[in-house]
Amino acid sequence: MLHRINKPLFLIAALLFGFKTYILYRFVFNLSIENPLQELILLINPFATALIIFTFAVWMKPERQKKFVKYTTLIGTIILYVNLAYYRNFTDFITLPTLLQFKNFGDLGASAAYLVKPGDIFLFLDIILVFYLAKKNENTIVSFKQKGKMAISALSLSILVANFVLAEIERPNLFLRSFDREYLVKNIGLFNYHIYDVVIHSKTKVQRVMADGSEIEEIEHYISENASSNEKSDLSGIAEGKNVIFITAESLQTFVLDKEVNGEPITPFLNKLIEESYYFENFYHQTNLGKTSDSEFITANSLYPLPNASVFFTHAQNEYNAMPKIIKEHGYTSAVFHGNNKSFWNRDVMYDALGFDHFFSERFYHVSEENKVGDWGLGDKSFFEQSIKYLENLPQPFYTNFITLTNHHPFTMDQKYASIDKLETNSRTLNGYVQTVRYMDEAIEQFFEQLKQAGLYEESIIVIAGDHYGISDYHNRAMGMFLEKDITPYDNVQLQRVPMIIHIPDHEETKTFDKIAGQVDLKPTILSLLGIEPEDDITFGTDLFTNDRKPYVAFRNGDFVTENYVFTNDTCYDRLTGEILEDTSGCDEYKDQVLLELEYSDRIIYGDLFRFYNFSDNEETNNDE
Ligand code: GP9
Ligand code: MN
Repeated sequence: MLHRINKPLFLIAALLFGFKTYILYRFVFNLSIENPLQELILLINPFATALIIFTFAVWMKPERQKKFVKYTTLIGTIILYVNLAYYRNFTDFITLPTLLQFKNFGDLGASAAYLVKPGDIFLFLDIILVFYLAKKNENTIVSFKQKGKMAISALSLSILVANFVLAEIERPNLFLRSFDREYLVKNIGLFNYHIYDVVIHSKTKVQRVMADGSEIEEIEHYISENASSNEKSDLSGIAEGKNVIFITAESLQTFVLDKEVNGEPITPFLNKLIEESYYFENFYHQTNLGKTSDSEFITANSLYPLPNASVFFTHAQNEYNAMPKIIKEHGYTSAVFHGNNKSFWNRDVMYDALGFDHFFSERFYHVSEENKVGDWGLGDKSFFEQSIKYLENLPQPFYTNFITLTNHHPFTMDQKYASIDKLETNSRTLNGYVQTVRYMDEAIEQFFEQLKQAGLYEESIIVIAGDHYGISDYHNRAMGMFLEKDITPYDNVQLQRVPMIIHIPDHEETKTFDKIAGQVDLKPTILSLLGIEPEDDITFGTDLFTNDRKPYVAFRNGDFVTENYVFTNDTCYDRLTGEILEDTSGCDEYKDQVLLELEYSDRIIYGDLFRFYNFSDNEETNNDE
């Protein structure tokens, strides 16, 4: 019967390969499908990819064509299978660097029996058919005229392009942000993901190879002249030996803090907490495409994020002198808690590079219909509640980062969880934002209670910081309605302020600072509170409790703010009044320096320069001088 088949071999092979890949994506890999568009993309993609690859066959002579189809099927299947085995072990997809680190595959070998399942045999059935047809059935070998070849190739390509367009609609900036391997595989398929991954990592490798240790001296010199403090703050060491509980408040912006909706405060708990804490009201986020992950990166390293990629994704193989690593040398254990997929933002890989000891990701939490809130899964209230048992079991002192999730775009949630009204502007996003912010405020309040009950509160300092904006300038009109003013480029910069609260239980003094500050300042500030002040650290921020500080906060696009000015859109504004200034000298003074500083930070990352630098005297740091 098989010899009667007269359909083109390349097409049969492509369809079979597409089909088995689809079955694998849909039923074997545990990819979460959230909407019909994702479902559609997942269906189109395996066929689109298989078609484009197998279509190359039409350009080949019969013998080559047979070989090409046979070996493409075989190699494609092997790639699928290796990924499957890896996925069964790590619930993640292979990346080039992990492939090159053979230790991962050692782990695989150890559990081979568990990784291979009887049903896997189905993955290989099409190979038998394709090999048989190639050998025995000449009817399946095609030979088209030039036009036919072109038409078939164009058709295959357009299906793939359609796939990518749909993917871009589903996840804008998917390629630029590359935020999650699972999303990439879901949207562009495993094979295109591998190509993408190889391109990114090769680029990174080349830049790394080109770098040598000489550049770091220049940067070190720049930092000691411009970005380090010669002053010791009065609060240095005030929290020595205490736990640090850092809360990354998703999408929380400062503008909501003192606002009300129909007479109800949006953040009653945070407002009260600010009265009992140190609070920085002019604290700016400095993130870029990497969003939350950029905020984590800046916080841990006091370096800038990258201009056109998420550094968590592109440079997770670098050496860093991150806060978790430094404090480990001072007896600290570190952990991150986050109720989302561990590979999101490549966290599972990057956290190792930053020196975190533990990562409690989604799989450590019980996520059910009851505790899901909004679009992102586990609600913050349940997240904190379920985290306490892990926190209680961490050796103290610990440094922890709790990354909240509910207050995330699109800021929707079931109204049964809402405690205040929505806004009534022309933006649904902004309208819902106040409700999800309130939910987070309540979740943090409950967490404080839980910390007290667990006996951890007194022994800890709690730092709360917004990670980045939640409402983009796309919503300026609605924002203008809410804030009752026209939103100018100056306001857009001012809207990049996120709350930053340092709460030290039992510490009498409280204060709201109006000086400018940014995420790069977090690392030196927190370390100083703990009494850990490494002399040889390379950071672009300074301890916020000193006055000998760099006079500006730089943004990734070269904009910046100083105490007196806001520089954006090539315009110099008065920071306090928002007036456009004729005399731009106050801004001109720093323009070049800001760009230079950003470039230095990039050079550290692109060249992996810290591998040439010896941070070893952390241990010897003496705080008694
Ligand atoms: C995802 C969460 C949100 O795990 O941290 O990421 P974001 O989109 O804000 O970068
Ligand atoms: Mn975020």
